[in-house]
Amino acid sequence: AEMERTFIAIKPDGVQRGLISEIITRFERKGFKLVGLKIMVPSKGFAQQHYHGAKERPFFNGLCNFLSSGPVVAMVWEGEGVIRYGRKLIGATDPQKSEPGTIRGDLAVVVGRNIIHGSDGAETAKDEISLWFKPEELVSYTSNAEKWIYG
Ligand code: YYY
Ligand code: MG
Repeated sequence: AEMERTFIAIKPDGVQRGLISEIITRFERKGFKLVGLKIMVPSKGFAQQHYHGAKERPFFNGLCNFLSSGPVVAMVWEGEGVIRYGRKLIGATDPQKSEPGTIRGDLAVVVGRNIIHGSDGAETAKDEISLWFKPEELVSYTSNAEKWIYG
């Protein structure tokens, strides 16, 4: 299998709404593997670093205030195609446009409170993982289920 890793975060709205286990379950039951996990309140500066690609956007300041407003669950998930397919599980940025069955489609209503973040490509996944996690905070292991997931 062509293993890759992506950065997934449950934003403060998802944590406050009690959706941590619901979101983890969706990635876990798909067959992806959790290799990094922590909860933290990011500082405003940290949020600005995370969203640096959006710094010219009108919503940038509100977005960074929001991300740093409470606990965030930061995760790294591993699996074949997890970057692209993770985005599919998450759904469109605007929950009004997310399909039912996706995390945002099922669990969120407005774009400013869309409960979850996922890396949008290989380069951003690499950058975001190294921003949020030290290498020693990530684990490599073989799941007993892998031979049944990948054949
Ligand atoms: O990757 P994704 O989270 O789906 O969307 P981005 O275009 O990277 O924007 C990041 C973040 O910004 C989005 O999850 C909500 C917020 N946002 C917003 O508040 N208003 C918009 N019109 C677009 C994005
Ligand atoms: Mg994005």
